[in-house]
Formats: sequence, C-alpha cells, structure tokens
Amino acid sequence: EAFISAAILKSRDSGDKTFIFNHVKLNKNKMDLIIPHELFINNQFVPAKSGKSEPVICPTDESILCKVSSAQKEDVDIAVQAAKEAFDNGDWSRMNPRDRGTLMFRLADLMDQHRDELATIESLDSGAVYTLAIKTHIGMSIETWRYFAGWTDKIHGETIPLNQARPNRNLSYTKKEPIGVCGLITPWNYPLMMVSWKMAACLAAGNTVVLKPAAVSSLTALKLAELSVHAGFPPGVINVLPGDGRVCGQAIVDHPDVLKIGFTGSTPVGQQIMQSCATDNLKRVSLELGGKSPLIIFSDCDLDKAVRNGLQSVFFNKGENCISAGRIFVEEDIYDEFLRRVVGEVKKMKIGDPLDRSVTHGPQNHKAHLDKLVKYCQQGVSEGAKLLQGGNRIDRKGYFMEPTVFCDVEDHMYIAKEESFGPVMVTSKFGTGDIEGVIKRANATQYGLAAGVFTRDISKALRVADSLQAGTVFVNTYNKTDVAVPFGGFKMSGFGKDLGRDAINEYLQTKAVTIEY
Ligand code: TAP
Repeated sequence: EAFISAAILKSRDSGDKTFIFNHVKLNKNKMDLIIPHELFINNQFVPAKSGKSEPVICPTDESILCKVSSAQKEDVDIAVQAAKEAFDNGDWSRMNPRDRGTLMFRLADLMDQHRDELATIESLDSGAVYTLAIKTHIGMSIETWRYFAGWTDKIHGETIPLNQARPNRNLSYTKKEPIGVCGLITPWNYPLMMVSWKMAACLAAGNTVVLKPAAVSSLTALKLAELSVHAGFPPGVINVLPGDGRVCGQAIVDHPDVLKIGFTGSTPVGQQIMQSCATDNLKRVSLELGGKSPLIIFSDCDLDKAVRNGLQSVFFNKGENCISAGRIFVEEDIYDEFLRRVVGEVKKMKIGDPLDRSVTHGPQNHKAHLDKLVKYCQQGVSEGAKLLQGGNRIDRKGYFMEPTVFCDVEDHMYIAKEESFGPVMVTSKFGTGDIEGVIKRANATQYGLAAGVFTRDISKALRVADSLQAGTVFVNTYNKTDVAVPFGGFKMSGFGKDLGRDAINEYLQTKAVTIEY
C-alpha cells in the first residue's frame, strides 16, 4: 500500500517557494518518486468534490500503485471556471507571448531534469519499456514543449490590399487570436506524449486548458501539472482532471464555456464527441482517431531494413501505437522469406518487467485491452488466418501478450479490417508487379492515419506514396515522427493536425480588421 501524506516540496526552480500537495511516495527503479494523485485545478491539487477515486493498476504485476481522484461534472464546472478566469482576466491573457514561451521552455527544462522520474512513472503506469519511455514517451514530450515554446512569438497575421474606393483608403489586416478555454482529451498509449502534443500547441497559441487524461494512465499528466507550478505557470492556465470519459470527458465536451475540443482516441468516441460539440455551442473540434495503416513491401526493397522496420511498425510500444502497421502486404516472391525472418526475430524478443533495461516487450496497458487482444487473435484463427506465432496471453503475472504473427490473411477477415492496437502482425501477399492491385487493397479501409512503402525504386515509391490515402506516409522507414512534422489522419482517422506549424492553427482563430482612412 502506497504511502500517502501531505508534504512540503521546495520549488526546484527558484528554491524560495513551497508547494504543498498530497502525493504518493514510491521507491522504484532505484529512485524516489513523488506522485500527485488528486485533481489539479487553479494550481492546486484537490480531491474530487464527491471524494471519488479509482485505483491505478501496474500492468507488470497487477499491484495497485495508488488511488487517483476521479473528476465528476461538478469538478469540471470548477476547472472550466478557473480556466475561463485565467483566459479572460488572469496574467496569462496579459502576458507577452515571448514570456509565455519562456514559461514553456522552463517547463521543458524541468521535465528534462525529471526525465528519469517521469519515465519510471510512465513505465509503471502504462507498461512502456523504460528505455523507450526515456527516449520517446518522455523525450519526445520534452521536444514538443520546446518546439511549441519557439512558436509563441511567431504567431501573426497578414495585411491585405483592398480596392481603394476614393476618396477614402482602406486597409485590412488579420490577427491570429487564441480561442479561449480548450478541452483536451487523451488516450493511454503514450500518456504524457499525447498530452504534450496537444497541450503545448494549445498553450503556445495563448489558450487555457482543461485536460482529461486517460483514466487508466493519468499519473504523468499529474506530474506535469506539478512541474508547471514550479515552472511558474499562473493559476487556471493548466487544469488536469483524471476521470471517466463518459462522465468527466463528456462534461468537458458539453460545457458551454469550453470553445474547442482536441481529442485523441477511438473513432466511435470521436464521432460521439463531434456530435456533442455540434448540438451544444458548436465547439471547434480536432480528432485524431483510430487507424489500420497499410505497409507495402516490394521485393526490390532492402530486405534487412524492411524486416527491421516491419517488426518496429507492429511491435513498437507493444503495438499500442496509433500508426502501427495494421496490415502488411508483401510481394509474393519475398513473402516466405520475410515471414521466416520476422518469426525468427519475434522469437528473440525479450518479454518481461519494462524497468529491466534488456527487456524489449512489456505488458499491455490494462486488462480489458489484453482481453480484447486475445479475442482478436481467436477471431483471426476462427476465420482461417494462419497463426505463425503467439496469439495468447502469457502465463505469468501481469498483462503480457505474446507477440503474434498471422499470415495468409484475406481482405474480408475481421483482423484485416479492424485495428488491434496490440502486438499483432497481420500479413498478406500480393502478386508480383501488381502495384495497382495492392494500392487498391491498401486503401480499402475506412481509416487513413498512416501508411508505408519499401522499395529501392524511388519513382515507384513516390507514385505509391501519392496514391495512398493517409495523413502520413513513410518511405523506406516507419514510425519516424518528428515534432516539426504535421501528424493526423484522413478519412475516419479524423481531421486536424498535431505537431508542426499546422497544430498551432488548430488552436487559433483569425480576426479580420478593416479600416477606412
Ligand atoms: P477511447 O476509448 O476513445 O478513449 C480516449 C479518451 O476519450 C479517454 O480519455 C476516454 O476516457 C475518453 N472518452 C471516452 N468516452 C468519452 C466521451 N463520451 N466523452 C469524452 N471523452 C470520452 O480510446 P482509447 O481506448 O483510450 O485509445 C485507443 C484508440 O485511440 C485507438 O483507436 C487508437 O488508434 C487511438 N489513438 C489515435 C491516435 C492518433 S494520433 N490518431 C493516437 C493514439 C491513440 P477513459 O479514460 O474513461 O477511457
């Protein structure tokens, strides 16, 4: 049972402030962890008004790490009020954009100083392998804050020439203004990174935030909130409400003072959110949703590279990766060789405690997800797909799933159409030279998040990249995302971009001012 107490922490930034909050103290991974576990509103950690809290389960050993307060509608009302006050009347709204950037840089520096602690918490909470958590979950989060901090003083409009109706002259100019209180709702696969992708862009644009992280993995979002106080963010700018999506998430989506929703999650929940946004106050909305990304491997590729990337395209972060290659199409003449090599590599994967530096495959995020994956594999088998490797829960404590490889998967099968969001490779072959045929099959999905192609023929690669209906296309690589490159889907994978310059525009509105003189 975790130790819970009120504590006084010296501000690690200035040394002269104290910040008092309830927290859980754990010693894991040879370090002391300070984990806030209450709602974060107006720069204070507070329990839910109802007193409700939910246990946080460690997927590695199924132990309870701590209990986290669970926000209800009444807590949402208080947090939105705080965010509105900060936007309308607080220091944030009066701040020079460059000072806003300075705060964000300072937060990034604090995250960097706490990188090991954040990565350990992420690993315990989500099952992410520690080495990956350091580099990607936390590392890319830090880069994201720095990238968007750099945008704060580069947000500006245009001057537009008008017809000069004599005797008067006219001038129009545009301004890019923040929208107001934004509700951000995020999933559990890269908990801190999904939060950072949205929140950094949203704050850089000058908005204030009410965030609902995924209920099952909310600890690093709360740690970020703690660090934001040390960084010096004014009260009400960042509010973090762990809680149930149907209760807390829906209350944010329905709130009349929230003017924009940034959502990452499943397509059905995204559709529900868009409907709610339309019926209430016509909120703006950006949706990063599910995917079933095709990866096409031609026989003229660098096969070593294709095997390496093919494995990463599926098993990276135990498959809990929105751009994970949901279908791999391999040209007939290298199909058997590709599968032989892939299965050989999968057998070598080290499965175990994600805090062990030599482990490459940790537990799935939570039990319900693991159960879904096992059923997904059973359905693949029952429909006649050939199971080459894995397919079952591993017989040990924790939510471990065998890395799985299916072959000879036909287009009509469930596993060819639906996302697993887990470590399940779904492979099919295509006829030698049938470029048009494989493009058609790759595009025959409701989703359009990402896609990939491997070939040494650059013209073929670019022609295929042009034809793939996806927001991100990788050529001779996979999973290579960067904070400066816009990220987001086509079709039912949603709309609106995270990352890059495009993401800033998701959180701005354009005002045109016309003057006669
Ligand atoms: P969801 O079940 O859709 O949950 C996402 C978030 O929405 C969670 O915080 C959830 O709360 C909340 N939510 C649920 N119902 C809601 C409602 N009625 N109103 C407001 N919020 C609500 O997805 P998930 O299972 O966490 O994540 C997996 C899915 O996310 C996959 O389909 C994956 O492809 C997608 N994903 C996409 C991307 C991008 S960038 N496109 C990135 C990562 C993941 P709870 O905590 O209660 O569940």
